[in-house]
Amino acid sequence: MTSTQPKEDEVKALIVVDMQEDFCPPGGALPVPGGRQLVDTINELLQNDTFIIKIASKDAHPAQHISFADTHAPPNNRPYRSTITIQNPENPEESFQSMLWPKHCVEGTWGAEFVEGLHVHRFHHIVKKGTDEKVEMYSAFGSPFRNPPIGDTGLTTILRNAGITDVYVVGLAADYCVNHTALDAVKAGFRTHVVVDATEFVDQSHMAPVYQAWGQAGIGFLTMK
Ligand code: VGL
Ligand code: ZN
Repeated sequence: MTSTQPKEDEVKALIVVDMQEDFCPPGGALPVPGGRQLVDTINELLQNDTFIIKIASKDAHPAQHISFADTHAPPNNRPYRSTITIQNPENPEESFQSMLWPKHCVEGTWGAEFVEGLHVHRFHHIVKKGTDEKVEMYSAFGSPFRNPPIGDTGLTTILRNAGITDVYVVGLAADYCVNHTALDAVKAGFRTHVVVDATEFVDQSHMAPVYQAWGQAGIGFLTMK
């Protein structure tokens, strides 16, 4: 992995996004194809001590979360199909369309656990997101860059306090939580990289537009091979 050799001025953090049972087939409620196969690759990264801090995010929803299809009435509640309008509770004029999902990562359930075999003892910090019933939160940073900011998970502070210059983002899913986390890392002022063979997409058709958005944001791509 030559491209992750530290440059002289580089202080590196690894952010492992949502490596949880519900995102991993077989068995997960919101399976991301290939998700479980990332465990070995991510464990290898977790052994790499050029990352001075290693952070996991966890999707941690209440049982009636706004993103769950069965929280809403039919017919417009089809998982992976229907979208809902979510308002920013702190700014009612701001709203956006958000996808409905099968119920997943409910706090306290098996599906919210880290995926089996992941070397969780390597994590220095674990940040939870999506804990507010009314707020969808794809980014491990929360949504601190919205105006007004909502749901800061404290990740920016953790990284700044550690003197981090460069963040490396891996995990699930590339088109949702990895994507938003990487874009927010750029906004927070970190040089940002995605290890593309340590992430997987929910929907393969998102790969080209997401890669393009990453390129435009100045996000670096690297592979383990
Ligand atoms: C995620 C959909 C819903 C993710 C979380 O971790 O990418 N995707 N909740
Ligand atoms: Zn979720």
